[in-house]
Formats: sequence, C-alpha cells, structure tokens
Amino acid sequence: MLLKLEGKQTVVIGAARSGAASATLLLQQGALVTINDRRPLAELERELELLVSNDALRIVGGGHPAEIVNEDVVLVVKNPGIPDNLPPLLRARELGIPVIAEVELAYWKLECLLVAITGTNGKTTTTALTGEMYRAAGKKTAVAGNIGLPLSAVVLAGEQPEVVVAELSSFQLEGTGAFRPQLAAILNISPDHLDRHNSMTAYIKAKAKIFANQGPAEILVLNADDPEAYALKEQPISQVYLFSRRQEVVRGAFLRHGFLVLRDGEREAVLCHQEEICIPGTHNQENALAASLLAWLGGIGADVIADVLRRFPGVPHRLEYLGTVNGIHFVNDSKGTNIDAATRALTALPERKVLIAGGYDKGADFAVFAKAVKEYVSHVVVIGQVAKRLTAAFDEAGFAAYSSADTLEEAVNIAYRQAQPGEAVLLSPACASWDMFSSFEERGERFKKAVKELGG
Ligand code: UMA
Repeated sequence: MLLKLEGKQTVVIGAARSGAASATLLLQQGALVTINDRRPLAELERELELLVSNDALRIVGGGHPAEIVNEDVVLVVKNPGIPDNLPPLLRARELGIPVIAEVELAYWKLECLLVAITGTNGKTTTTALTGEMYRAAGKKTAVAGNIGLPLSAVVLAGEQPEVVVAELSSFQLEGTGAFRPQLAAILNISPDHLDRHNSMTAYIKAKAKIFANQGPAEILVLNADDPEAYALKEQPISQVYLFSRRQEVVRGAFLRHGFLVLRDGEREAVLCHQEEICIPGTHNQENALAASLLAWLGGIGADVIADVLRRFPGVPHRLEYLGTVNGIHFVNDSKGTNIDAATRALTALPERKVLIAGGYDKGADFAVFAKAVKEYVSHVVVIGQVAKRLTAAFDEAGFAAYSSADTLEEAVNIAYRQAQPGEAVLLSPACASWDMFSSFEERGERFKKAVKELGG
C-alpha cells in the first residue's frame, strides 16, 4: 500500500524503540503525528527528546483515549508490544482506518533484498548468523526487526544497505499488509504468546503472514522436522525449500553423515561437519541449516557460509556461557522466554542443572515443561508473577526440589548454594520478563551482574 502521507494525520501507539522510529519515519514523510503511550507525558518527552521540538508531533501520554483517533486520521501504526484491544485501535477499526505494524511502515520504503525470519525459537540466532554470512561475503547488510533494531531505523539511516536480514515476531507479522520478502523462513512453531493471540490457530496465522504476499519467484524456507511449520508447505505460492536434521531433502539443507549439505535438485554443496559449528546444541544445528540455506539461496558461496559457521559465537542472552565459580558453570539464557526455548536449553547443556525459571505469565501450560525439568534439573528457583502456576505444575509432575525467590539476585544466591561442582546454574525462565524487568536483555544483564558479584 502506498499512502500519500504529506500533511495527513497519523497516530503511533507505543513510544518505545519501534514507536520512536515509526514517528520519525512518518514525520520525514511530512505527516502530522500523534504518538501515544500509557506512560506519563513527562517520561515520554524525555525519551523522545529528539522529536519534541517538531511542530508536527503531538505526544499523548498517561493512557490510551479513543479520541486520539478521528475521521481525519489516515493511518495508525501499532507497535509490537501493544495489544489489539486498546480503545484507539478499536476506534480505528470502527472507522475503517488502516492499522499497521511498524515493520509494514518500514517495508513501504525498503528497496533492497529482504530476508525475513520468523519462528517461535531460534530466530534471533538464525537472523544474526544469516546476516553475518551476507556481511562476510562483502554485502552491505543490516540486521534488524525483533532482534532489537526497528526495521524503520534501517530506512532512517540514510543510504540503504544491499541486504536486510529481519527477525520478525508474530506481533510484528500480524500487522503487515503488503510485506513481501524475497526470502522468508519459518523455523518452528510451538505455543507462545497465547495471552495475546488467544489460540494456536491465530498464532500460526500471524506467522504465516510472512509468505502471504510472496509470488512464484520468491522463496519460503520451512523446517521439515517441525510438524506445525512443515504443515504449512502446501499454502504458499512461492518456492518451498526445506531444512532437516533427520532426512535428506531434494531442495534445501540437511545433515548427511554429520555433514551439513545444501541441495537444489542437481546442485549440491557440502559445508562442514556438525561438530565444526561454533554454536552448541542440536537446536543450533537447525539454526545453522536454515541460515546457510537463506544465504546460499541469496547467492552467497558455500566456502563463505562454512567459514562463518565455524567462527560465529552466538548471540548474547542465548545459552551464553558466563564463567565458572567454584566449579559451578553459569549460563545466561534470558532469551528462553517460552517453554520450548527453555526445554531446548535444558537438553542442549550436557551437565546437570540448577534452573532459575519464571516471570511474566503468558498463559502457557507448564505440564510438559515440568516433566523435562524433572528429567534434567536437580533444583529450580522460581521467580516472578507465574510462580504459583509453575510450582503447581511441578507438584503435579511429582517434582519437589524447588524454592522461590523475590528477586533475581536472591535467586542467583540460592541457585549457587544448591549447585554442586560440575553442575550449571542456568537462567532460562520459560517466561517473558515483563513482570520484573523492561526486557529479557535487562533480565540477562542483571543475571550477569549477580554472577559477577559471586565470583568476586
Ligand atoms: N505500551 C503501552 N500500552 C500498552 C503496552 C505497552 O503504551 O498496553 C507501551 C510501553 O509503555 C512502551 C511501549 O509500549 O513504551 C513498548 O512497546 P514495544 O514493546 O513494542 O517496545 P519496543 O521497544 O518498540 O520493542 C519492540 C519489540 N517488543 C515486543 O515485541 C514486545 C522488541 O522485541 C523489538 O526488538 C523492538 O520492537 C524492535 O523491533 C522484543 C520482544 O520481547 C525483543 N519480542 C517478543 C519476543 O521475542 O518474544 C515478541
């Protein structure tokens, strides 16, 4: 959709990273912008200090009044953390005003190769790894989206890169309209964010928007080992490539006798042995297969891809090894914000673990997670709003080795006392951070600080 925005009224809801970038992009196009957030006006004015002097900007803080949307508004941009049912959004829908995501707004202005990656887990690592492959091949590359840098910020940065590798969440995808990446991937789908999407069907529908506008010249990469992702293979008009750790595929990426192989019909390239991949765990083999395929299909050579696989160290807050104190290893997996991610962390680390888990309650069912905990964990320290539901699931599974803590620092101290030399203290909360922290990054940084203090 190409809307002429000059002199037109627009509304941006959510004033954090994405909101500030959307508002700047709209102002750059000559639009009049009302930016709205539940936080108090004074705080917003401080945060948006680079924009406040602009006469075309109005800031409305302290809540979400429906009246900020009226008949004169031509576009509403909703940022990822904003739920769908706020009064101004309901009003916009009533009036037939388009409500889009920040990534859609950015997409309208993107002119380069767009590689878009979604999935419940592994998307940050895969996005960073794919971006590194394009970069290593000498392409001017930006890595953006859910990974932290809003897509709009890439557009605002001036001269566009040759390639954008974008991590996309379901929150971002559900607000897309024309969004059409040349290369897209769905890594896996398991229950997450059900408090926002209400059902798995709605969650999968949001993820599937990544390929909704693709045509026959474009490519969708799916995980053949993941039932929910694989089930989508008949839906796209685009060309489907698969990746699998378990079986060879005709078009895609797979393991053969432990070697990563890329294949496009007759064309084949062997990259390296799975043991050579720098990032640990079987889930990272999946991420490596997906990233390699997304790079190869974008024209990057197999030698460059293999070289990056051998040296890419991973991303912060994702199974990040922090160090050893008195024989106890500390691992920061603050990005383990759902059950599936946390379960993968439990199986990826070989040692027995004392786990720190809990946080914001997204309505997940913890029954299966409790069974995995019983198998791999010697003790759990529970934190956060979800504590009661989590411990009830442990009781149900017959796992009694848990204690609770009011703060993350207290949890680290308890976990350290409970762990034996040779064991790992793992922060992999299986929950979002929003009850106690502003983000999983802040939670991870606080964990690192607490661990550092233990080590003197
Ligand atoms: N707010 C309201 N009313 C509400 C709820 C929130 O006004 O009812 C306001 C808050 O006061 C705050 C703003 O909305 O000012 C927060 O908006 P936001 O959460 O969209 O914040 P951003 O900083 O723009 O971050 C977003 C993504 N956040 C979410 O999806 C929750 C970031 O993903 C992303 O990196 C960033 O855009 C740049 O693209 C983070 C995330 O947690 C990493 N993502 C989830 C995940 O990975 O599981 C989906």
